[in-house]
Amino acid sequence: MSAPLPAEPLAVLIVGAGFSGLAMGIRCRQAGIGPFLILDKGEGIGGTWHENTYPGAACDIPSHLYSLSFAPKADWSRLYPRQPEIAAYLRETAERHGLMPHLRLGSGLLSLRWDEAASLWRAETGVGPLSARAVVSGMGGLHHPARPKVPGLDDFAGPMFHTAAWDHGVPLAGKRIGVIGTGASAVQVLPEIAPLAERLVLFQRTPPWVMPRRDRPMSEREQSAFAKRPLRRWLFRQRLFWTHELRALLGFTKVSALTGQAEAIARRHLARAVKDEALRAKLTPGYRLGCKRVLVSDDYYPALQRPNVTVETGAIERITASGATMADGTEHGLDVLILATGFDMAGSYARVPILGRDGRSLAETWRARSGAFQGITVSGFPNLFLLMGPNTGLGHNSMIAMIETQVEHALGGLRLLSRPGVRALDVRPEAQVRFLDAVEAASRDSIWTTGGCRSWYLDAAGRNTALWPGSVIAYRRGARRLRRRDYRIS
Ligand code: N01
Repeated sequence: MSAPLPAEPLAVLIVGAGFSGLAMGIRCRQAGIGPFLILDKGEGIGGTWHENTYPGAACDIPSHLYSLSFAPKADWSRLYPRQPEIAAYLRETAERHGLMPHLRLGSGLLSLRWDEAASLWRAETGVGPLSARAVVSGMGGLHHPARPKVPGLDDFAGPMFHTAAWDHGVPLAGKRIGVIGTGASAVQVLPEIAPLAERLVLFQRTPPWVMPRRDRPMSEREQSAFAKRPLRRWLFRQRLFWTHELRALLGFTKVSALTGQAEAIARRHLARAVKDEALRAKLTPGYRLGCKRVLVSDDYYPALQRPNVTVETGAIERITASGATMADGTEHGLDVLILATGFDMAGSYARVPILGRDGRSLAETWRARSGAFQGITVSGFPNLFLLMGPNTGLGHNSMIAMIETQVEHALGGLRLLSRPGVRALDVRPEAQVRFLDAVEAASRDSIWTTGGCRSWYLDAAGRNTALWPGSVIAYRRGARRLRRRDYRIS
């Protein structure tokens, strides 16, 4: 049985028990801020890493960089962490840092409303109504599975599931499996399930750019050296960080000589792995590298060459009870259909009503112009801090660095709110507009808009609403410390 709910109003209600929510909780405990609760709609700790359990699920950022700087782990077993190890790390971190009594799992946020008279957020949640002085949202953007817009999808008679909601009860051995999608999830899952299948058809709409992964186990010597010598571990993390950050410093956001060099590496990777010219042509992207998320894999191309695997590049005309019919009349008989079709980017913020000052909703505010000051705060929504908010995603480095920066910004706000007489922090509209204009200017002519592709990085109007168009260092410099001058304090 979970502990009784703490006294209200909470100092802060944290939504999401993934990397960001847990990081916020740990920093609140360290700073003595409370009482606080962490809610998550999922039944386990880990957010995206609890939900995505598809075979082969892993991170394409090295382990020592993809972990919290204030909760390090010396004994990562591989250079790139796999989902079970990341999920275990997050569970252990929550326990070690005393977060268990603060967690309420299986209890999502249902709605939020700012009560001006009381200067409190009123929340409807899975554990009932709650009031809080501040809310920190660690809801993330990549967790509402997107269904492909393919006619007849519901007619399919066999098991059909999304990579982010893997059905481990469905046996795949000896089955005819269809996989729709060629993003990061597909590239990871395909090599794992292809050897089990009688036949596997990959429905590819757009071939991805794939770079070598070069994953390897971390040796026992490395693990024990990292355990005994924290400085050595820190230096390793720094080296990884700067290797990734170099891309930003070299101007990765624009098509440049760097783009051509990276494409040459990816083309060599493809040519080395795929000798068949016709297949190689199918797998060669027709847009510039970096326009969509660049994938890293050493086993994707080999898996596509298995005799039981077909890469289907035609358009799916319709899904039927027994398979897929292509526009050219080809029929693919299928027993199981796997949707590796990504996420609905409107995500949580479109689903959870959030009403700020004057009853204005966040969704409505964002219809006029989406975005947040430093990706964290939105004018008219006092004492609300977003982690992994708009324009803070990264294609070149570890998200954890961005999350930690946002957590420190929010912590600055929570500290201010704990001072006598301070009730509300509302970002000044002019600070928000200045920030959004700068992001828009930096995204203009970026590779995401000029690279010849369409990805989830852009909104329906073709504007970059997902990514931070600069270096992590620049973001950290601007956003880490909450500056009073950017906020109306009442
Ligand atoms: O999803 P995606 P994902 N017919 O949106 C295709 C993170 N992540 O789950 O390219 C046919 O990238 C669609 O085709 P197209 C990471 O940030 C990280 O793979 O639009 N195909 C595309 O190929 C990543 O960016 C890791 O033409 C259809 C695919 O579905 C994000 O999650 C691991 C279709 C969707 O690709 C999402 O990745 C996994 C249709 N009707 C995920 N509709 C790490 O390693 C869609 N598609 C950290």
